[in-house]
Amino acid sequence: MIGVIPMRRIKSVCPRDCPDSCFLTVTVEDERVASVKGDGDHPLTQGFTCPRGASDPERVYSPERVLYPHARDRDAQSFKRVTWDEALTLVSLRLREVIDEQGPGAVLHLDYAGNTGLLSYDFFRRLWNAIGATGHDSSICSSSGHAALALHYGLSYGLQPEELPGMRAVTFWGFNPVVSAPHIWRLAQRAREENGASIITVDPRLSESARSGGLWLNPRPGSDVALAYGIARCLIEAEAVDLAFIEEWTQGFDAYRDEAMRWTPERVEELTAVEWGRIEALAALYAESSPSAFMIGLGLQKSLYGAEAVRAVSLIPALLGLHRGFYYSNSRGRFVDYEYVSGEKLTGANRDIVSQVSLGKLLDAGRFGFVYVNGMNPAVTLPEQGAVRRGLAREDVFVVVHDTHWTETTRLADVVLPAPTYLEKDDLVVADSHPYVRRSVGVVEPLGESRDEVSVMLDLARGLGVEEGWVYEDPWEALTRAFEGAFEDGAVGDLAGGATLRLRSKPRDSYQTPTERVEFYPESAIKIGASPLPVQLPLNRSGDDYVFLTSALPRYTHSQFRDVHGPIPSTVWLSAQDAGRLGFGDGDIIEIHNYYGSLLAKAKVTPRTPPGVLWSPRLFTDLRGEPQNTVFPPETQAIGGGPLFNSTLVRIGRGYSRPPP
Ligand SMILES: Nc1nc2c(c(=O)[nH]1)N[C@H]1C(S)=C(S)[C@@H](COP(=O)(O)OP(=O)(O)OC[C@H]3O[C@@H](n4cnc5c(=O)[nH]c(N)nc54)[C@H](O)[C@@H]3O)O[C@H]1N2
Ligand SMILES: Nc1nc2c(c(=O)[nH]1)N[C@H]1C(S)=C(S)[C@@H](COP(=O)(O)OP(=O)(O)OC[C@H]3O[C@@H](n4cnc5c(=O)[nH]c(N)nc54)[C@H](O)[C@@H]3O)O[C@H]1N2
Ligand code: SF4
Ligand SMILES: [Mo]
Repeated sequence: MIGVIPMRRIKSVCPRDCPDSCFLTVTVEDERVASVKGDGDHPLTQGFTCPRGASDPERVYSPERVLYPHARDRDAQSFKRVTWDEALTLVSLRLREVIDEQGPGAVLHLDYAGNTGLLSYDFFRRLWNAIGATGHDSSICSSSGHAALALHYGLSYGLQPEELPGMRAVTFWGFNPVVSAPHIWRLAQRAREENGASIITVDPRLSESARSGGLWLNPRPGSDVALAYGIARCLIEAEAVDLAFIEEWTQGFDAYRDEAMRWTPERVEELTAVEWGRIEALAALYAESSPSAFMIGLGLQKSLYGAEAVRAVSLIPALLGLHRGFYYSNSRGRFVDYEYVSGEKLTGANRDIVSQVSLGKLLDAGRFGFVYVNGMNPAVTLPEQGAVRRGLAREDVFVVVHDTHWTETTRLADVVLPAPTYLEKDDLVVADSHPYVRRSVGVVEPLGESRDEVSVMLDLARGLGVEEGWVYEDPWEALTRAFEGAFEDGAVGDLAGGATLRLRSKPRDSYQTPTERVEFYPESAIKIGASPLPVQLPLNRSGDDYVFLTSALPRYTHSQFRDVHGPIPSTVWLSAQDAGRLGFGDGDIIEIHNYYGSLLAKAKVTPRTPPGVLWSPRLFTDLRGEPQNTVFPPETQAIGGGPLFNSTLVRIGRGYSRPPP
């Protein structure tokens, strides 16, 4: 048919590890993805994507795509293309061998949220749950914040982003939504435009969000508990605390109030370096701006001080009489049976669960004979890269990686399996933030010989002779079961025709704590070795130490999109005071180092970081080819087991060779 261009527009959903989970319209021309646009009628997507969504056509057709199965030729140190049959036979044989000789605990399944779809991620876990492989605690990102909120609120869910335009004040605390959640940021802007709301950013550095207007408070990194108690003290002194709410809905306020009153202006100023007058002004603003929203960032909780900071910040809205007046993630506020989808509740196997954050040590020590990785690039994103990479490169560990693209991790694999991107397979995505669900639709055929997670799992299960019938359950039937009662207005079956459904959310005034109230003083904290009241841990920085902060750039998702946008710039921001003292100028190459390793990067002298603090784009490769995470430690937080990225200390210059104190 001359003159007719086969062009289609198909509705899909972005499954990236991102709170916004955009609803997308994808244009397909000549069976190729031509453009990806945000839907206008979705309350959060609001008609736009971030730069990553917009770049998806380039990412799909990138020269870095893995299109065929490959196996490493250990002698030649190179990969050769193999057939799926050959690849899966190799994988099944090695898997069987390791299980028989070392037990299923010697098999590690390592995954993360490259694709958060319930089929690509959760359902794929059924195989590993069935065979009793070692799993991990998914602690790399948000677990400490969830555990912190659990102490005071039970589950960690909070307000719906859709409520933001109705707010009188919106505070982003350790949260940089201009980059990390642009649609949530847009809703906060609407609160400002339509409702005269104040926007407040609490961040040690002048982040993109702090720079975009509103009020910016810049406490020292890790001093947020002191700041939160300072605000509480001001509210208490001004009699702006909602005592009726506290009486009816909370527990333990007296002990909390006593602690807040011990935070004198001098103590708070000394720790936070924020003038007391500014804290008083902020408290006054909160007192007169109702309702208000406290948006707790994941960046806030990725530090030694992180869980305590989340606890302290989350209690401010309770003082103001707001039911769960915070947002962290709403993933725990639904009625979806994830453990059914993943098979966690179906398996009889007793699985070992290890720390994801400190995995390097275990890999390096040869704890596993077989490692299967999907949806993650651990050879870049985990801390203690030295150990992670040595561990994956060991001769006695067989590594299989299922990914859409070649990565640092695929290069350490024995077998690499090609995965279709989200635009090449159907799935279901549940957002961390908004409650809307529709099918994430594959708009083109899988590229090359790429095969989706479910089909790979089924072949592996058959190859291994897995007998558990539930592993072979039809995936959409499994989802139908897992979502029984989860929607306000339908069931999974209704999604087939492209419908959008709304998830039921747990009520905002329901608290799953032992007293069924907001607990200012949770006794349950004692059981996990924590204090019932949020604690300001001492800031342990000495004169020569710098706190090394890292966070995302708009065009990259962690290690992804370097194939489209080039390398993540290896720059380090530092203040003019520090640069002057050390004799560095803008553009000089500096070395930052600690006990774990060192990095070479280009200095950017800027007023946007305070003295004593460095900031870099997350996950750059340094000027010598070292991964940034070489310098981040494998230690974990006491509450929730989260990472210590944003409290890591480094020094500048050479000659540091002993462990940090
Ligand atoms: N473009 C883009 N967006 C993303 C991602 C991505 O890779 N790229 N990743 C997604 C994922 S998985 C996540 S977890 C989120 C994270 O996104 P956010 O929740 O926004 O967290 P971060 O960007 O890690 O950090 C936010 C801010 O916290 C500040 N901060 C660091 N330490 C402290 C502290 O001690 N106190 C205070 N008050 N602030 C501090 C940092 O300076 C930073 O500006 O982003 C998601 N969105
Ligand atoms: N320095 C520093 N490091 C950090 C952090 C920090 O703040 N600072 N933050 C941490 C945080 S919050 C997070 S969430 C982690 C993220 O860590 P990772 O999850 O490892 O991050 P990505 O680099 O996005 O890796 C996802 C991988 O999944 C692949 N993928 C995408 N779609 C699919 C698919 O459909 N199927 C399959 N099989 N694979 C797919 C991508 O190609 C990519 O290789 O990084 C952590 N690392
Ligand atoms: S990465 Fe986030 S903001 Fe970007 S398109 Fe996907 S869901 Fe939307
Ligand atoms: Mo994350």
